[in-house]
Amino acid sequence: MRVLLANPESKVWSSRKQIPLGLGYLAAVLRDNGHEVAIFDAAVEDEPFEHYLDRTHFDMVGVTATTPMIYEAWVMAQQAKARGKWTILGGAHLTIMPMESMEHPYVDFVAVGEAEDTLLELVTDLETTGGKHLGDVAGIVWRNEAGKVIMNRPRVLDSAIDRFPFPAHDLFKIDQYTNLQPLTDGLDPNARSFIIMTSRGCPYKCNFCSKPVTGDTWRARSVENVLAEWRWLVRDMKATEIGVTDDIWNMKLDRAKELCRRIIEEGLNTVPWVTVHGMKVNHTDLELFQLMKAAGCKRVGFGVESGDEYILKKVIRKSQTLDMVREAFKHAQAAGLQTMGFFIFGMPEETAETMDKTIEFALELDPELANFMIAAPFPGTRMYDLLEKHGNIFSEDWHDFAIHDQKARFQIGDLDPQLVEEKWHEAYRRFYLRPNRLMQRLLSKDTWVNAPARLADARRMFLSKKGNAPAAVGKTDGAYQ
Ligand code: B12
Repeated sequence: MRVLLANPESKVWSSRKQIPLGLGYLAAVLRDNGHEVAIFDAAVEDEPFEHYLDRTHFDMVGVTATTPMIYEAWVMAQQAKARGKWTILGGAHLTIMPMESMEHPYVDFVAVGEAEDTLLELVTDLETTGGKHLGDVAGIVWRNEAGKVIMNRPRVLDSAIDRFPFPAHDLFKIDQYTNLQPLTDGLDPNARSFIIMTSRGCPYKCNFCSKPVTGDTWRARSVENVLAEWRWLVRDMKATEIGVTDDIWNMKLDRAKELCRRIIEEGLNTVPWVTVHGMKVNHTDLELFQLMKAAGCKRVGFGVESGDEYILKKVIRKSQTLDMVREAFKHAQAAGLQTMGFFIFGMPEETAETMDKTIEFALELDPELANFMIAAPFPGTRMYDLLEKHGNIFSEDWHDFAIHDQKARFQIGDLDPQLVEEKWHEAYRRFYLRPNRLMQRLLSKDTWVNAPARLADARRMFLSKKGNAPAAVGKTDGAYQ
């Protein structure tokens, strides 16, 4: 079968284009099983999706979506259906709310959860039997001849993830991503950046996070399997920057150290890498950071979230203490790594005092980069469920759930939304407008290297505000990634 896998372009933000890795995995599985497959990432294509559909001949179109992207995904499915294609949606939002999309007649299927096996089984059944065994494909929601929507049994998460092929990195128009800051908070906006996922899932239960696809069980690829992909990216795909994008790549400290040692032994440590998402401080020590540095890592990110022990422990349930965070930063900085902190304002039960503590803590830790966000209640999270019952979520527009602007999104108890926004502004002001920071920025090469991209961002933001250009991104789409 000829399958097109598509990623929508965000209307709320998107100057940072990042490879939709999930589509890479699906494409590799389909290709390895003899199907024709292509990837259309609207965020980097320079032709409208409809034009592309009209000049190509796919049988099926699959679209991916996180919550803020779902409307754009529906539009793409509608355009595909209007041209007689099979349509299937998948990704985080669909896994959390599959039935919402099945209300639309132009959506034939929804894949719930990890879908490497699901999509292959579906395509195989449609191709070989015309869909006689759709009821047997775990992990899909479909509509029978009578028009009844049926949710099949869930796809069980497989721990042997070494069996999945490497994502079809070669199907991504990698040069289109360059100078578009391909790695969120990457090192060089002009890098040939690739992302790699060395494990899936996370056992921690932070109130703002849902892990709808990868789940609560940590499943690791073997060090040799990860190394083989890393070698491919460095040697064949000519990566000049790599982003490790696991939920929690260092869950097993020894494995993380072993991976670094192998990267060093193989001489792959010439390509700089970063941890795109927050490393968990609970599984770190000085030796790990020293090995990461020697393995080419330049920057590590930490999900700090709050500077208040009560908010951290009782509200977010982050299972880390402020002292554990202090130790991780001290060790990372001692190892010569740049650091980045993700901080959240406006959690339930927050006050001026608790948010002041978060600002003070950010100033104390003093990372190179601090990402301050305003809490966003994504569906499928404990925070969303709490607010649904006892709070007031301001918007039902999924676009408003994107973390890119300084707007409070809910009210609960004594939490003052306006105060949250004020503290968010204050955090940026007090952190980045410190004289030594301003001097650092003025003198740093990054500032001048990134200036063109940032000016382009600012110009797009300005034009988009005037409603005649694609939206641009602020500095804030960090923590919930
Ligand atoms: C890398 C990452 C990013 C990257 C890249 C996003 C991207 N487009 O890939 C960046 C940094 C840009 C990012 C940004 C955001 N992210 Co993010 N991100 C992740 C992260 C850590 C890994 C995603 C990934 O690569 N997974 C690996 C692959 C294997 O899984 P997958 O992509 O889900 O794909 C599998 C299935 O979902 C399914 N599938 C996916 N698409 C499709 C399509 C079809 C047709 C089919 C059949 C199946 C299918 O099959 C795939 C293979 O198994 C996840 C956490 C996680 N562990 O999943 C959060 C996560 C997806 N992000 C999240 C969020 C909220 C965001 C932001 C909205 C934050 C913000 N700024 O507002 C933005 C949205 C940007 C966007 N373009 O969608 C949430 C999504 C929750 C939700 N309700 O949607 C997650 C789950 C984090 C969390 N723990 O809550 N993110």
